[in-house]
Amino acid sequence: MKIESVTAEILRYDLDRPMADAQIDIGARIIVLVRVRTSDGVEGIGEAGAFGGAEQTVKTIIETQLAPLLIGEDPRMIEHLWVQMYQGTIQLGRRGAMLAAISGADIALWDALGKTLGAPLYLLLGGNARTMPAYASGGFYMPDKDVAEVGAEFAGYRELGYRAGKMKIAGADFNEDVERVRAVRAGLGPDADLMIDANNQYGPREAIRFARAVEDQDIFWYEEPVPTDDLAGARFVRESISMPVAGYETETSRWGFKALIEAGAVDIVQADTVWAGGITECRRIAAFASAWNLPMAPHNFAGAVSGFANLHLLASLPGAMFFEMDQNPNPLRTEIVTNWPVIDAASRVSLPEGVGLGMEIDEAAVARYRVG
Ligand code: SMN
Ligand code: MG
Repeated sequence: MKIESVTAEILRYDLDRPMADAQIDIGARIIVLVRVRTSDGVEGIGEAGAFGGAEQTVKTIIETQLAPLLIGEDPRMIEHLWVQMYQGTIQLGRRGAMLAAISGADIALWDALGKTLGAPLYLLLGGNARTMPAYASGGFYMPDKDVAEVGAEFAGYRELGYRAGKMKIAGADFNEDVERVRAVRAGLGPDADLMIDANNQYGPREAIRFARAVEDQDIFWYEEPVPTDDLAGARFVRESISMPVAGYETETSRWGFKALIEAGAVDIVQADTVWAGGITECRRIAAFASAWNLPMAPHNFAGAVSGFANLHLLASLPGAMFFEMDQNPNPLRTEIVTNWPVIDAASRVSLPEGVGLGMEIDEAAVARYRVG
């Protein structure tokens, strides 16, 4: 069995109502879909992280750097191929778009393996659970969106059955952000898990000041309070406040998360399979985190493929904590597959039982949003 082709395509959906977190404006949903085709007629589908305008770079890396390394190889030799991709491009970079590209190819290889062996991926990885608790991810900043609207937004998630929700902070005036947290707590209800996400915006003292201003709102986790590379600051924040710290989605590879965890920066680990190195690398990150007794709650905010990849990974981990369910409009998640998970009465989602990632791809929808 050989890999015959590796291709990448850019899908884009322009938002009617642009949104923002503390760091970036988001006017469109963009993903890079990766397809690995084998000599046995199997097509594995992956997704590479394309945040921050990286989509064309990621596509180019996949087609010009990774495809030549993979074509002709046995697609089942996934660990071997991960080393070939990482070491074969190490001069180009060991983070960012390079790891995102490797992530997309790796996910496609795992999907292909499941299809070849006729098993759902979470069972191939060694199943631990067949359902996963989910949280509603929203509370972004939008034009004309006031405190009342963000509170009502989360009351709506509770109505849908969610008992956990994550919101954005650090993108407005300090006091307005405190009011937003209080409004979301009121909307979610006193018994729900409430997470706040600062997207690396604060310095350590400001991060501590905000935590203390909202600690009466029973915060479940405080996400990325300071810049990802400020390990000393992250440790200082974590040791100065009472609520758990989660992160860092913006970190990559086992070596990046090793440094983060050994620095004492986090209580909850959020490596994303489309960014940090794929399923292969995120398994290693999860294993390292488990040695420190830290749970996994992968960042998950891109397309359908990344969601399925993060969900299958979580279902193989005894240390799995939460599956992130982005509530913002994104047909690259809800339309390009016909079986996107829906939460049940217990606010959990079930693993797809189809082979590989178990996705039912709507190729007409893929074609509708393809731009490159
Ligand atoms: C996020 C995800 C994707 C774009 C912007 C912000 C966020 C999250 O940090 O945790 O989902
Ligand atoms: Mg985040």
